[in-house]
Amino acid sequence: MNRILITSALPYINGIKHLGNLAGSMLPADIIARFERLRANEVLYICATDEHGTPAELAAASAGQSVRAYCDEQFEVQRRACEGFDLSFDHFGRSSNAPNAQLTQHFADVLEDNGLIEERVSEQVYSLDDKRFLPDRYVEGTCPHCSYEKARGDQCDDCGRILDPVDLIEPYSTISGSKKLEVRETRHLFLRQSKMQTRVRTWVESATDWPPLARSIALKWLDEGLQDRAITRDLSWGIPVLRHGKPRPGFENKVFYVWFDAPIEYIGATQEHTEACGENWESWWRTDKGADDVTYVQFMGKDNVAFHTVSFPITLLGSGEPWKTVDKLKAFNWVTWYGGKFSTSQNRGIFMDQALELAPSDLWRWHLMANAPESADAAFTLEHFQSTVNKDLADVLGNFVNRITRFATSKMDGAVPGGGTPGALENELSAQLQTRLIALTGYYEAMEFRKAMAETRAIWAMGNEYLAEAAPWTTLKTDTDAAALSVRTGLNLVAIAAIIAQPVIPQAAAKILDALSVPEENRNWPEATDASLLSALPIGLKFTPPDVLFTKITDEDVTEWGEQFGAEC
Ligand code: B3M
Ligand code: ZN
Repeated sequence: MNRILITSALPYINGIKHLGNLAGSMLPADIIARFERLRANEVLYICATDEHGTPAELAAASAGQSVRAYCDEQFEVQRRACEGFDLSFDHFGRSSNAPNAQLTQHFADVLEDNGLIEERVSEQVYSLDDKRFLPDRYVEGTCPHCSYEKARGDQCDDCGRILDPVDLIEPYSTISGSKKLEVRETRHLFLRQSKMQTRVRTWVESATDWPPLARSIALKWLDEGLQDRAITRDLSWGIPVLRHGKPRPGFENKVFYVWFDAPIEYIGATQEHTEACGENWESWWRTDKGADDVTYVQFMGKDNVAFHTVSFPITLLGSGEPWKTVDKLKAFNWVTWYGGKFSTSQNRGIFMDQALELAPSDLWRWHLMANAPESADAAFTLEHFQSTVNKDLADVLGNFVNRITRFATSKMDGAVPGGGTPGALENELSAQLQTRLIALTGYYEAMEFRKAMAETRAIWAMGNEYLAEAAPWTTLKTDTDAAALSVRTGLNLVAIAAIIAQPVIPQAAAKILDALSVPEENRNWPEATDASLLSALPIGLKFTPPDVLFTKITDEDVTEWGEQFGAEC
């Protein structure tokens, strides 16, 4: 039994995630967690909401709520959406909970003890009316490059240029609208990443299990040279900046930068989880406490890779303590909405909560993973969604399961029939199945989702091909043993089709396995070498055909949803 720690990038608290966010982190992580559990490995799948930072403060302010109340509410919204998509977290935590604060303060202390954090004075915009320093996004004004009047302090949304708030023409505070701003000196803690350059490069170069996308992003950052960066901000919502448990003079109105504490929440959420169930969180995270035999796998979109391959490792390695670092990292490109951006404000695209009102989660799960944005961005279109699920799920899998279970119900008393001995056709089927199972398992191990889905579909398709050739409805008239053999083989293939479908379409898979009365202990991932693969169901086993497994998506659905969610033709 292997121990596998899985984390997916933590969704920001503000705003429900869209289908692309889901496809690039939480969903693939869930699929690997399910796959590994089916192989009887010990899995811990951790996720949480990422609650700190300016966006949360801004969103709460515009909702007229305290940040705490806003986060409490949004946490529930996100938790429910994740549940609706059958994301099988072992724990879904919150970065604003106590364990993360303690751990973050601990890391800051040891990093400073090790000479990797220092206080520096820098210049920042201060608002006289608001009586506070303004974080970059709290300052807006006219862009010096394109004259766009609502450019943000960190970036102009019109021309896309990166800005410094002091560059803005006629800047004003987004909190009060006040123009009484001045540049003042302020102190911040800086993480001296430059000192860790060699250490991190050695570590990245020793990581052999990272896919090319993750590796190349990490090396690009290292090639450019690591910059020291401020890890504190002038905000009130966040983790207080302490020094060895005591308030730090001059930092009373500052908190840690959200990207400093967010990855630490992977550990914080594990602590929350294991404390609740009396387990030992250190056995997952401390290599001196048992974590040396853990395989740690991370999932994220490509924009998060640098933070996970450089910044977070600097925190862990720089502490000088024996923390577990990532072993395998799977990064994704973007899912686009008809080639463009998803946007709540412009009503473009489908978001997680809306998706479930349109179609069951299995359909989305299948489509998003069969078209995972692995080697390039992948455009989501409703037409493509319709064709994938109608073909793969309804025509291939649904049709196969229906045909054979209904035939067996009407002609073979709704039980697995005995009689007949496997011949050339069955032997070939069995050999082909073995080859495909080996390939499928390999793709999952390599976390190649498109290939894993294609192989899954190919195994489902074998069912229809076998039935077409064996044609029990014809042989039944002349050779009942031959018909019984075909039906029995077909039903066993249905069980396998459902077993291998469990990671990706857990609801439909459970429906099929329940209908066939396959006991829980026989639903594990199949061994390709198992000679009884096609004869595992006991002869005489009673079953009922499952209800309709997949309802097809109609052209009318596509038109209606297209109007509702801003599809482009
Ligand atoms: N919340 C960014 C994102 O959702 C950020 C990830 C944190 S992972 C520690 O894209
Ligand atoms: Zn501009």
